[in-house]
Amino acid sequence: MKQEQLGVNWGKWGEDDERGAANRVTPLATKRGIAASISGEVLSLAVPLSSSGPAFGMRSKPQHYMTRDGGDYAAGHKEKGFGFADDVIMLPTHGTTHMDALSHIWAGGRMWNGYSSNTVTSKGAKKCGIDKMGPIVTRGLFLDFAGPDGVSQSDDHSISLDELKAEFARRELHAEEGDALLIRTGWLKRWREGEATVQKWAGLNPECAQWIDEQGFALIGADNIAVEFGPSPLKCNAAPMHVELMRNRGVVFMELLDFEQLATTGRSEFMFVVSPLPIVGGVGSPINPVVVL
Ligand code: UVW
Repeated sequence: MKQEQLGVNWGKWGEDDERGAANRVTPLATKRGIAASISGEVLSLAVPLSSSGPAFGMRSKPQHYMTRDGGDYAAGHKEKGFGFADDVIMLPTHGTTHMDALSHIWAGGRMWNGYSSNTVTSKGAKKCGIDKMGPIVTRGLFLDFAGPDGVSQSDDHSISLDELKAEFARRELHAEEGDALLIRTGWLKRWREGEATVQKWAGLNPECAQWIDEQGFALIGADNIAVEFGPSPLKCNAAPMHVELMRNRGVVFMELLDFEQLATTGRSEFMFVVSPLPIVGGVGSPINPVVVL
């Protein structure tokens, strides 16, 4: 393997690690997250799941159907002393608010920690499946680049490292090992308003990858479809930040988070709770990220 294909943090959490920077969320980081809650008010950052959509790009709408409902009872079905409803949902795991498993991305045939892309087969991911991630409670740091004075007022803008650092300084935020970084680009709002498309979206410039890892972040989440700016400014790589930050450094990505309510609170630090579904061998999972203000 060529030297440039080796990931920067490979081996850092063990030769057999499958959780990457999620390992930074130690009990200490979790206690710091719990301590960041002030009012106890709880917000969800999830886009609602509905068979009427939304659908983002190649990922279809959820299919939700009933396997037992009131109609069955009206038609004569009976249970002893009670009634119940049951349902089924089918959905693309990356088609709504979701977490990417570390098996989602590879380059040069290698994914996180050097595992071969051949370990992802039609049966799912043998290594770095989303079931390896587990629940996470930590501190969330929120940067709103789409606020009234923000730099991200259109999808032509890729947020530079200087702009990222300036926003930390302006809010007097200091990252600590195991924090989650949450970035509002305004893309989801503009998409809902019919202004944005999946052809172009505001996001972080890939030059931010190394610095984000050096700050000790475990996770990164954004209100766009890729965290990073798109389409990629590079001819040779369509998802350079996915490679630099997820594949090479093990930082966990969350996409399509809904920050609209959070943005109205003025809060930049809080307790952050997220858990993917334990889909064995899954390469991603829908999530319902929760903020405790
Ligand atoms: C890809 O970048 C391919 O997917 P996602 O946006 O889910 O990370």
